[in-house]
Amino acid sequence: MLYNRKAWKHVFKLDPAKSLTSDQIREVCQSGTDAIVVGGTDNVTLEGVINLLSQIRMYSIPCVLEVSTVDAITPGFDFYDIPIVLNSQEKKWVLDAQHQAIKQFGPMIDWSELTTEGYVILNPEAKAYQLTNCYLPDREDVIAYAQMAEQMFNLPILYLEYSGTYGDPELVRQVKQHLNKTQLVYGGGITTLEQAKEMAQYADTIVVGNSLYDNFAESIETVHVKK
Ligand code: 1GP
Repeated sequence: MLYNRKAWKHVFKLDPAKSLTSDQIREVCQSGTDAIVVGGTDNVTLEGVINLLSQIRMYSIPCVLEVSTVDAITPGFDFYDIPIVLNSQEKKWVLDAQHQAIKQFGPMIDWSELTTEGYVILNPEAKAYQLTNCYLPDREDVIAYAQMAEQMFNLPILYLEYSGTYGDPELVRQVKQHLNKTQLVYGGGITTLEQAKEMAQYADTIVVGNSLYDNFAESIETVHVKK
């Protein structure tokens, strides 16, 4: 199926290691959000991913697997997003993990389903920040990553990741000024519609994750950012 991902304003990210009831998953899928991303850092298993995919597939909504481990990849998603952690201090998370995965699975990959995301992880408390041994970039660093993503690497997505904490809208605004083709995705700490609106002024797409598990009703309201 063809989807215009650039038009996605709001997406929910579901963690295969956490649980929602089937009624809640129905509500998420029918909320009016543009897509569901399945992704997480800890305890992502093939069983968890398949279980979530089968529930999401009951509804007509685009579904993306954000790949964090090759052990939990399964067919059936519309897209497979491959993070490249630009501010990791280890080449493993920029190039080597992806290289190994392609070496192993290359012949099976439908390249039209694959999307590369340049990640800049900005919350030192985030699991992904620690796992990938990031450093905390300053404003100029982040802007330079945005320019590299668009001008050097032609990455379709730049993802400002504050997972677990609400980020700096002024930085998001400044980064957006340096991007024309590359889609700016913001994720992290959005718990209210007001926060969703603030970040959506600048980011092309906002991602809402954790708050679904903490305050479901308020989290669902964030979808009204699309109006
Ligand atoms: C996580 O960017 C997403 O990868 C969303 O962040 O879970 O903090 O909403 P939260």
